[in-house]
Amino acid sequence: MASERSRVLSGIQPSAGSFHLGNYLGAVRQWVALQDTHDAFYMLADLHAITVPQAPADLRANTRLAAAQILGAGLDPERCTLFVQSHVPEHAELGWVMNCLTGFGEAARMTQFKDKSAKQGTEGTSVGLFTYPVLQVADILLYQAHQVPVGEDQRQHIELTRDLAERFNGRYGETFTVPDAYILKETAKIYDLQEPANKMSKSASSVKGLINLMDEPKVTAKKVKSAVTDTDTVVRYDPVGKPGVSNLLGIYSNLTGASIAELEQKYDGKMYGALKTDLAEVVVDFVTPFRARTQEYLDDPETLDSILAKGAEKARTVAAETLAQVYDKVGFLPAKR
Ligand code: ATP
Ligand code: LTN
Repeated sequence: MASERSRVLSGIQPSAGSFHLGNYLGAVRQWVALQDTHDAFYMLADLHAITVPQAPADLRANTRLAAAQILGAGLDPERCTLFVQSHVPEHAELGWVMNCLTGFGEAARMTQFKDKSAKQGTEGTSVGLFTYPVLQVADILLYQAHQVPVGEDQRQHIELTRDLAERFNGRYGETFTVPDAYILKETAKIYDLQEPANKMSKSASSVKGLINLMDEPKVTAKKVKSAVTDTDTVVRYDPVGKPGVSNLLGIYSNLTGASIAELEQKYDGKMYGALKTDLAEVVVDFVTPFRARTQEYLDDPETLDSILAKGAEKARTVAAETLAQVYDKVGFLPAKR
């Protein structure tokens, strides 16, 4: 069925139990908004998750947990397609073709790979981690997506997607839509509350600056109240000079809709403590209903699994059509039926 709406595709790895505030503000919140304006496909990237070791039982549980959180955040399976990457074998199949189109040096320039492999060492780094961005390219191109809503850290992977789409189209004839990254400036990068120079990340060295949405609200409130600020006392937005306070203002603004200027005015003459106490309340008011909705889905795994089964069926229809074109264009002999 041809759709009038332009298409978006995005994915998240089910590799940590809880999503963090950076995942939500940087990505998942946009997914929810885009389901009303776009033909939206969202994916739990379990093939990507195993590029680093995962305990099988944890991966399975975390895949359901990730689906429940996305639904808890407001995604409606009637208005978009939510599926598990490994349920659609075309991802791995197109991934292989794309691997054969990617230069070794080109893949070696991916900064996320360089960072992660430097931490793990060559022996601890899988070949899968090296080709991770190429699989991501396949994810996007299979659905002929126009836009890809992600955080800033994914920009280079979207650039690679554009390059490979153009390369394939140039070599074999028009096949793929060349996608754009969809990155909102205000939420492109949420920072760690303890180390405001670093992005909030599930692989941070300490969890003290990480706001996990599924944590007990008490724990979350405490983390917000002990966020690092600076020795000055003025509440002012200045990401370079005052990264800690600016990150708190950014989160506050994003969760409430109040502008930064309004917040600066509200806290004019007040101490950082007042800002942190109020922000702790804002965050708790956000996570409390989110956790309750997520729990409802977790308590009903049959419904959850059937949402994912329907999603995979819809996704496969689209993915199979693209893959068939690709196999034909590269010159594979059709299998006789
Ligand atoms: P890791 O740091 O281990 O790579 P992660 O915490 O970045 O993991 P991902 O699963 O890689 O989590 O990211 C899922 C989505 O969330 C991506 O679109 C990513 O760009 C976005 N995202 C992650 N962290 C942030 C952040 N701090 N600010 C804004 N967006 C973010
Ligand atoms: N690498 C992404 C997850 C991801 C993705 C995708 C995002 C896998 N496939 C396709 C957008 C489009 C990340 O967030 N770490």
